Amino acid sequence: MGLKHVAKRFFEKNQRIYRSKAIYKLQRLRQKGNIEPDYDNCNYKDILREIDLNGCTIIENFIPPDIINKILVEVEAPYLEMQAGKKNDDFWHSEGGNGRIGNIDKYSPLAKEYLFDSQMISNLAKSYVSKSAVGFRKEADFKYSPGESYQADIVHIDDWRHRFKAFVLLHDLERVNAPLVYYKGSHKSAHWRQDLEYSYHKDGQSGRFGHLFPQEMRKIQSEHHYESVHFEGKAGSLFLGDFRGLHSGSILVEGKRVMLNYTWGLV
Ligand SMILES: O=C(O)CCC(=O)C(=O)O
Ligand SMILES: [Fe+2]
Repeated sequence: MGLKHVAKRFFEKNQRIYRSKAIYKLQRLRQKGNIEPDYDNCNYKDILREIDLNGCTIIENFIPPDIINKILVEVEAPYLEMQAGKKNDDFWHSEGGNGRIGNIDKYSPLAKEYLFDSQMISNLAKSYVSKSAVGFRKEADFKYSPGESYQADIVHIDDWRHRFKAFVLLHDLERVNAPLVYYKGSHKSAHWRQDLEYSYHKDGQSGRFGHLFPQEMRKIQSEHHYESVHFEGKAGSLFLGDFRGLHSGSILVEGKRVMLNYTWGLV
């Protein structure tokens, strides 16, 4: 049994120790990625610069329309099967009209080829986070139920760790189709993060887990005036971002929202 495994077992049994500030600080050291993006090893410097500056960027036509239509079919198939009652171990989460399937690259060879095996995504993620970063979550996110809301529709940060994410729209999407909303510039260090980040570690998923009350967000905005960006547009568009930044989902008004969601970080 490796040291990492022993430590994990110990902390599972001794949650009070794990939740302490000392362990939090140790975790932060262990998770320390690039302080500055690694421009020297990046083949897409302009894109990297924009992510560094704004926390996000949108690139249109990342995947061509004929391929995207095929990916949508490949990706919707396991979801529809599951809805028809088939058991699926890769189904992660369903809440308030939002569904997620993990390991989606298994079901969609084309999503694997065009997104999950993309050299460009890997180069950008490693240049932004760390050369040791890995793409560890490969999922598809589905919203089919207008009017329903779920946890991620509340403004939040995903983590205090460097989290680089790539999303791809699998169909044309407008404001009514529940676009992801990102607050530009909110990925940078700021006073409001300190308590929020520590509570993420201390209270875990049963706590606030990176989420903000509306009045907290109003106060932050009165100081920082972060501009919101909605990820909408044509099928095949790519959103890249630092998900330590503030963002939220939005409520589906009509139609559906299906997108690929790829998370990179140090694990
Ligand atoms: O469903 C959404 O648009 C938001 C998703 C989100 O917050 C995330 O993937 O980190
Ligand atoms: Fe999120």
